Amino acid sequence: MKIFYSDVHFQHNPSFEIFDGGVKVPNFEMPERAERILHALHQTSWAAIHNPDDFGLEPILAVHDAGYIDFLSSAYAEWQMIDTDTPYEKDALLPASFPPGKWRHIPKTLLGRAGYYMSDLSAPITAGTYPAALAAVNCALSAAEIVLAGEKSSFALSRPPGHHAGKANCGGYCYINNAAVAANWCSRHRKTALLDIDYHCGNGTQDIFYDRSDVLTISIHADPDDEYPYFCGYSDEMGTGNGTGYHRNFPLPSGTDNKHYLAALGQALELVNSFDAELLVISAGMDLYAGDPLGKFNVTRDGIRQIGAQISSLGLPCLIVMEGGYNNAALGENIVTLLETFENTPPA
Ligand code: OKP
Ligand code: ZN
Repeated sequence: MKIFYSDVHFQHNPSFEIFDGGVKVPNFEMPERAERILHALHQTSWAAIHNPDDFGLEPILAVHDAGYIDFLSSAYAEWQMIDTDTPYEKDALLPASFPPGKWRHIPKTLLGRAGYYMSDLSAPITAGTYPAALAAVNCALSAAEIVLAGEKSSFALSRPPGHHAGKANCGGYCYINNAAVAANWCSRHRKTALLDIDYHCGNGTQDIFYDRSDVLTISIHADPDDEYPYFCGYSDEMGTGNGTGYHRNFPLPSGTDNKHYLAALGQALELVNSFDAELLVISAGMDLYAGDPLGKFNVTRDGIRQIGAQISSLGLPCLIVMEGGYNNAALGENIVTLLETFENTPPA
């Protein structure tokens, strides 16, 4: 299987994030995550690691707001230019004021714009954030290109992740929605569905495709009633306008085990089948694993294998895009276990 990876991800290494309750902690989304995965892939006989191509801004601007991408590209440099006696965290830009939703004027000041374009305190913008986010989306697009060209499957080892990035916001460790950009790219040539198996609801992906019927989006995740991202991911959210019926959420309770997870996945895959998808993009977060520090499911490694087997049995060309997963010690093996089920499926 061809894997797309860029070491530019190392440039994105925020030293902290703010948890709920105002707790400042080291950032869970760290370079070691990708290192662990790369190392595990190197131990296999089948993984071929490639550098991504550069696709430029067009595919990104096809799903993201131009003002938001402009902000992302210049925010860190602007942050450095601010001259103040206040003891700001200059290594990372984080605001503390956010629009309440109804009133959304885009202010002139940098901290005002940061609040406008950020949905929480877990996506600080550092010196290397924008280049790393571009490299991550180029990995997803490169993987998309070879699946469009006929490969049965491909894996984008994208970092930072993407599924919480909406049309005009970063948040939850995500800046550019790698899987959504790739799915939109694929949808120009094939009928495309996107399935998000990260433990957290893919609220950015939901935002991007919510009014579209040409791309089916499905997310299986922890019930947002008691888990991040809280405000989105409920089962009655099924799309709007033209897109009505083309988004589905499967919120699951804390403690969800293999059996219950696989039952939800079965329903999700039936929807993919009825949609007559020709290509499937998977937002592959490994924080559904029982031992994840940010997750509360009881899905085992064998559960991950069964999830992969059930998805790959559809026989669809699959683009697998890395999202979350924070148990670093288990992360490499978990991804290898998932990808092996695609590697071992005989051609349809
Ligand atoms: C990103 B991805 C925990 C707060 C966690 C951010 C979580 C982002 C998850 N109390 N805040 O979906 O893996
Ligand atoms: Zn997650």
